[in-house]
Amino acid sequence: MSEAKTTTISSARDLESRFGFDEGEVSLHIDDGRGTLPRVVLGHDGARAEVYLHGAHVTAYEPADQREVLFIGRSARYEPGKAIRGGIPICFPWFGSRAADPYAPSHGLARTKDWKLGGVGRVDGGVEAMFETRIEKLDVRYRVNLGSTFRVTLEATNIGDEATIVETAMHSYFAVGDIREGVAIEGLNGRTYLDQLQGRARVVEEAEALFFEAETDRVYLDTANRHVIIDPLYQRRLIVETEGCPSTVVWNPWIEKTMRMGDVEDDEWPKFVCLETGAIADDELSVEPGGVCRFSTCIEAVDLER
Ligand code: TA6
Repeated sequence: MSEAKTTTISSARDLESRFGFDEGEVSLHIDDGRGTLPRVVLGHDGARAEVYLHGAHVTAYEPADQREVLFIGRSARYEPGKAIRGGIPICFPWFGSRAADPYAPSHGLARTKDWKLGGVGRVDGGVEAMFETRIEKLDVRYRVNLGSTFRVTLEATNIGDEATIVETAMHSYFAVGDIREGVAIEGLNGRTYLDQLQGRARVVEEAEALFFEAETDRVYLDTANRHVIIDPLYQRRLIVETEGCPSTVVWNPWIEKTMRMGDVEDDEWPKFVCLETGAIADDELSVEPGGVCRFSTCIEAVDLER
């Protein structure tokens, strides 16, 4: 007798019955989010986060004592085949265009796939949802953990019989008051970056802190594992700590590029800065058969010292 073919896209109600739980201060529920796409909503001691199964895409992280940390565009699209604009899109297993295939989608396949919810639980003092999928010859797991901080971890195993090259970036859109008003990124001075606006010319960052006065699109290489976004208007620092992420991308489209983007409104570009963490270009990884690569990013929002 042939096995009934299990659908890979379970309904929110089915997932809620299998995985949902509520222990008061700690909870995990699955509902129909925007575009009636299944969405996992995590709660922990007053903090809240959202992840869509579409792309295993984090669309919200709101700490208990801070405003929303992530930016989502008002015109973001929640539909199959489209990447949601904002939150934390997963760029994997390549970043930007694919050298071997000019027709390949920008930033890889992960962010437009329907992932499975593989498990949930209490992990490291937080509440965690684990998502999983297969991409080419890679078994991929993505863990989203909401606790006193917010951590996302991507892990991929090469199940093929040849080594495979992997690039990745957790393409985080951080919400800021106004990128023109003193927003600065610390932790990149002395590093070499590829200037994506100048044909990936190599430049050494000489500024102690990076401020923004125009479109900025840079891939910093061999970076440290801690970066800080200073936001004077929102009176906070966003601390980003990583494991296994030697590359850091800094991006804001500014005025002209925003006008060419169909899912970012003309007035939205001052409200976010992308600080993306992963392994890109010179930092790409070769994963041997049976090998595992792992990339982790932890986000914390704290008040600026008065
Ligand atoms: O963030 C770096 C970048 O590669 C930029 O060049 C810009 O293209 C951005 O990603 C957004 O890409 P997307 O494919 O999501 O529109």
